[in-house]
Amino acid sequence: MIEPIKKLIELKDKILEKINEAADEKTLKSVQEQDLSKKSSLSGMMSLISSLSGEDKITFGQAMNSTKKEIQEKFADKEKEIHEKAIKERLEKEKIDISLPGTTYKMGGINPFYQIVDEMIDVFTSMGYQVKEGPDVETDFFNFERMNIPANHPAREMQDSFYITNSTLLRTHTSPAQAHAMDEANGRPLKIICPGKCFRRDDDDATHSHQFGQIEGLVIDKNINLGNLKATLELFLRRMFGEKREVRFRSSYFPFTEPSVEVDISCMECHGKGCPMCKGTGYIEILGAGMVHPNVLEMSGYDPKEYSGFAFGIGIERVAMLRYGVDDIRKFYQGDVRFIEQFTRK
Ligand code: FA5
Repeated sequence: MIEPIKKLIELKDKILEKINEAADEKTLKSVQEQDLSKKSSLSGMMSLISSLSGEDKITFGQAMNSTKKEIQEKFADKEKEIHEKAIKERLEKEKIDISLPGTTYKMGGINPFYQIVDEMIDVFTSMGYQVKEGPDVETDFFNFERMNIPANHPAREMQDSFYITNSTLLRTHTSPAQAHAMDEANGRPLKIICPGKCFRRDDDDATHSHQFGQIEGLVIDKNINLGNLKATLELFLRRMFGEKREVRFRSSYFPFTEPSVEVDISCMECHGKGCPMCKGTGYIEILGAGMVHPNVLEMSGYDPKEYSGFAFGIGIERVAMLRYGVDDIRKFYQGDVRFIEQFTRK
């Protein structure tokens, strides 16, 4: 064997040993730089070829090529081995324990009060009503005078409120929103609902709260009659409570409507038998209504000989109570998450 080939084999064995011993990417890279690059000892061996002649030149050239190939293959195998080992180690280290509970997020929901408001608005807008809103803080003029309740009228006693000044108060009903809407309509026909909050100095009990919601309704046009009012309320009540619930119309009195009615629904606790919740009557009152009083029409710029109208004021929590079987109105205002969560839409 010629001398240069012996040297080549010695060098090859040394390089292969170094590759074999490399345990990480950094060491392997330094082997590559030292022994496999253009300036490496292996490439340097090529210069020996010039000292050879004829057959030896060819033999050495072939040996050089096969040596390079063998070293490169070994290097590639080692590189793959180190890379796979590194990935395996990383996977071991970063292992995720999927049996641990993850981060859970609490879902919010729409308060049952607003769920029922949305539903009621849907029913009325499907009948062609427009939604208007009035202010929570009202003047005495709009809350009472424009509703045909002058100073010292006994009906004021039934709706005592929280006064802010001598002439401004938290509205006792949504009816003053009627007057604002009529002023805006400027004598034109109207078909509106006004949802909102009301406040009264009522003693709180299972069906009364000092703060509660109402949806006011008002229709004004030529030839509007009590039959239209009854049909509208019956359709609304059927859509909200289904066909089976008992509905009762009673004649009543409101200074701003004539004639006036109140509407009751059979109690969700006793289904009409009488229980402490419905105070033994078997029914729960949910709304007041009637034909708009001629004085109210006149004060709002309508000629009562030409125009007539009906109006209604529905208690929002009462509807929610009868729909969801809630036995105490105060639950809507106590902020108890256990109560609210029962109405979260899944
Ligand atoms: C009124 O407030 C009239 N403005 C309704 C009206 C409008 C009549 C238009 C005619 C024309 P009343 O005081 O009855 O009426 O209240 C109407 C509804 O509001 C009641 O049927 C009840 O459902 C609800 N409501 C009244 N007071 C309370 C209260 N303290 N707590 C909870 N709901 C109440």
